[in-house]
Amino acid sequence: MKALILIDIQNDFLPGGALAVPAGDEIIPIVNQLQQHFDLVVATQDWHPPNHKSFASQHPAKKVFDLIKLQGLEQVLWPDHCVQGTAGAEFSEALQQQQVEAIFRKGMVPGVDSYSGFYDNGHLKSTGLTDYLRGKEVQEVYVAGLAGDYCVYFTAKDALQEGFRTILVEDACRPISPEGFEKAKADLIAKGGKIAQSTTLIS
Ligand code: VGL
Ligand code: ZN
Repeated sequence: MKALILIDIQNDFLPGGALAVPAGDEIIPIVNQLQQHFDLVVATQDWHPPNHKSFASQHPAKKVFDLIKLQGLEQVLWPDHCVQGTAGAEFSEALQQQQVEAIFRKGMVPGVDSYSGFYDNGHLKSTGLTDYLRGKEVQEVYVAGLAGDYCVYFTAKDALQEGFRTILVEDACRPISPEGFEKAKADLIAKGGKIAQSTTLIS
């Protein structure tokens, strides 16, 4: 069984959003079409409390995109984004959701960020996604969404570590930094992952 994991296709990561990923909206028609080729589709949702420590606003001496140490981990400071219950945290209304069977929320603990759909950045707490996928007899996961160099990359890396055959659908992702995305893809390949294009999956 193969599953499609849609990462953080939320208003704040789309043009006009608080942490807009360049051209992030371009992936929506692609993932909408892609979903039709999967028996199982799940989504992740970045879901932060207003005082989340990944927000630069929580560190008066710091600014957006500064790097700090948070509980021993490297942390980029982001603009406030995907705050629980706000419009920015909602999925894009252009995203088809009829096939999305389950939504895994992440980033609720104020002191630790959570890029991956499987674990927080400290690998302290699981979201339950591994057990969910194993319960559905999934062996192969396709990962798509935003941002390619952060939450998509971390999710794909954890998927490999959890033992899933893992394919990043490149044209169904957009990164914050193109250089970061190149490094991310190279690292996934080095770890046994694959990179694919949606066009080869929907033909
Ligand atoms: C993300 C930065 C902060 C992402 C989430 O979805 O890639 N990036 N929170
Ligand atoms: Zn976030």
